[in-house]
Amino acid sequence: MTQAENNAVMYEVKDGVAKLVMQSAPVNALSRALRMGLIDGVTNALQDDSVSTIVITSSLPIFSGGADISEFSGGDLSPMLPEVLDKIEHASKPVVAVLPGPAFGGGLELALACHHRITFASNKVGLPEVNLGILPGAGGTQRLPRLVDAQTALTMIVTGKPTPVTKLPGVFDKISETPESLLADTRDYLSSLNGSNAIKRTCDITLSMDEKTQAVFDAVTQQTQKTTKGFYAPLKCIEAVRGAYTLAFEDGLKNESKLFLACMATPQARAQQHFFFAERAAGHVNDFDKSTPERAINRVAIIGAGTMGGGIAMNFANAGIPVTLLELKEEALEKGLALIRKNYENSAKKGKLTQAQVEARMSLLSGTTAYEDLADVDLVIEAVFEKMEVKKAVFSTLDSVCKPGAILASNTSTLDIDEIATATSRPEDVIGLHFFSPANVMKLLEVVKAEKTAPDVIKTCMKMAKKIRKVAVLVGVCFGFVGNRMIEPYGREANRLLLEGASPEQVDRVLTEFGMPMGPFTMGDMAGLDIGYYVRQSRQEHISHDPAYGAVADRLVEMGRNGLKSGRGAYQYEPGSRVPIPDPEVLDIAKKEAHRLGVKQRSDISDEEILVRVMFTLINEGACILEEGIAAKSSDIDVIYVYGYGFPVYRGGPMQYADEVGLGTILDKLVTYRDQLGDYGDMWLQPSDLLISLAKDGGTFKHYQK
Ligand code: T1G
Repeated sequence: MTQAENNAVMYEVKDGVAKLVMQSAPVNALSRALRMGLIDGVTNALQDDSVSTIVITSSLPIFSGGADISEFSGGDLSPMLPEVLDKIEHASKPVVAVLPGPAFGGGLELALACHHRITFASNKVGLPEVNLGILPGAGGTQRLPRLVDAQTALTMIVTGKPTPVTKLPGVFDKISETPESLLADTRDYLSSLNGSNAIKRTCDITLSMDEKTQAVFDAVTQQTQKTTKGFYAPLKCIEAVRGAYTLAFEDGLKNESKLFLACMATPQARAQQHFFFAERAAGHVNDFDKSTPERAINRVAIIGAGTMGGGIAMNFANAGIPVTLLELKEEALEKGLALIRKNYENSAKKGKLTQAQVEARMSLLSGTTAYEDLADVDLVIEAVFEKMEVKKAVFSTLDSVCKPGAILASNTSTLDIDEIATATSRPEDVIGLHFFSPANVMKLLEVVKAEKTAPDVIKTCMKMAKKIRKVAVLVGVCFGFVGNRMIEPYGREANRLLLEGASPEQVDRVLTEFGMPMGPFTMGDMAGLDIGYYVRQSRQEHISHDPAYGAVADRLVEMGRNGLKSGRGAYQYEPGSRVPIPDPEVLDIAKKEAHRLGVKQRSDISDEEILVRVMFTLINEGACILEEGIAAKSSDIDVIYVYGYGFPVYRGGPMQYADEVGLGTILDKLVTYRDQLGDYGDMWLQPSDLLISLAKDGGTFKHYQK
């Protein structure tokens, strides 16, 4: 491909400077075309006697987002990025990287291979490869430590977090005060280059593993072992960086490459790279297109200033959108606003907010006890008591008060949005916005489209979610939508296993070893066992055929053991402590209930049985949800579970995990325990039609389209 044909990199020579301008929207992902453009450009510049200096920069507001992740699945990848960077670093003319925006991953590695680096003060750079289950594979673990201290290099590479360039003076030769002054400063810098200082190679810097550096490695290793339990790549990152201090540069590169390939070959890397695209694909929906208008959201109201309502309100205030909270009682309103202020003040105490930011956010919050004050809001989100009658009354009032075109949303976690919409004369303006608690912290937002919800309302809510820094997933109406519908079998089987003789701590251990942040019983105690109790009471028509359904949990609630908030639930808790302590009394209750209900207890319940019955039934429900079209694609379910329920991202989400295990295996194990469990298995462990058909054809959830 000639330079002229390669439109990923524009090449021009002027006044002795050869400029290679990367222009591959949206992020200059270092695709094969772009790598060829760079190598061709550098080759041309080195052969051109009129060229004294080479500049590599970007015409986009980003230098480069790194290697093209979509290429990881294979194909002809020559020239590989390390080869391109080696040519740059050993060029016989000075190569200067000018960063007009962030540089991540291979993008920063590209800059590190240049001889000089220039950017502006508010810019950020990073090596986020660890978030993809891998590590910097184009010299980042060898060049960065040669330019910054060990702690900084290790922190950047092991956490993957972006770092302000002002914290990396050793990396940049010139940091302009503003983006606007970058051009002039670059011109001055280029004219300052002369024979003696023109070529400085990072690879020529030598390091050694002295005592102080060893102590840093020991501390970072210890910290990483604690904070990245279950992850494979973080510790490999440390091993690769260690090579910068113990090996010659070329050997350090070889060591990095070996560790990179080891990481790339893991299911964790496949899972985290799947998740990178899954999170972005959630925003690609067929319910609207570029021509669908968006409604302006300039003023928002929240009905209910409780924990959820207050948390939801904070999201909008954080995004600079004025928000009014409505409570019918002055006292409840004051309490709600005070709780919001307390949350902000706590953030200020932790240094996450300045006092000025707290006041700015609080100034965007107002309260009222009168619905009439909501006449001109653009979006109302109801967050009142989870009872259909209560919600319909609220929506009927909103229908009469709010202006035409106002979007009326419910934060319900399970109830039927279609039914709520019947309480209004404008069902096309009604939608579900299911926030997860704590609403100002959790990134997930289930956007629930009802039968009559208008496309522009869906589009407005999906776009608004991004503005309030939420990851929105569009779902359909059914009990519990996607997340809570799938958590039902997860909890049901955990409770049934308790009845059959397993202990809460055994079940929880199996799920935490799987990678869940906590097991179902610890989660239930945290949320409050009474929540599940009321849901079961409201769902009798669906569970009354199984008299043992949730039996032990019901007894616990009837005994006032609601979980953490009452000091006892499935576990017991010391006053003021959240540490679950096994409680033999719970096993006695289970034994009595099993006897009363004629359920035979067993002492041989295996960890495998627990995982299959708790996690594979959750996956099976996900298959039903896909089959019914409640979720448009399996990756949406993965996004919901990672962001809403703490499913380990190194497994990619429940549906990615199932694809990785193999749907045939999932089906076989489900059927095995269904058959072992007799009537109970027939009742609750029937595999979905979709799981059966995909397993038969060797298919995957990932490639299933309804
Ligand atoms: N490769 C391929 N596609 C990418 C991409 C990448 N590196 N980065 C972004 N995209 C796509 C993304 O899927 C989306 O597509 C569109 O660009 C806009 O992205 C050798 C091996 C750069 C901070 O991990 O963090 O280098 O959905 O919505 O919010 O050591 O993208 O529009 O079809 O996220 O402005 C390391 C990943 C790679 C950075 C921009 N680099 N990207 O955020 O836009 S591995 C990363 C990001 C590597 C080397 C190793 C963000 C961003 P679509 P976006 P944004």
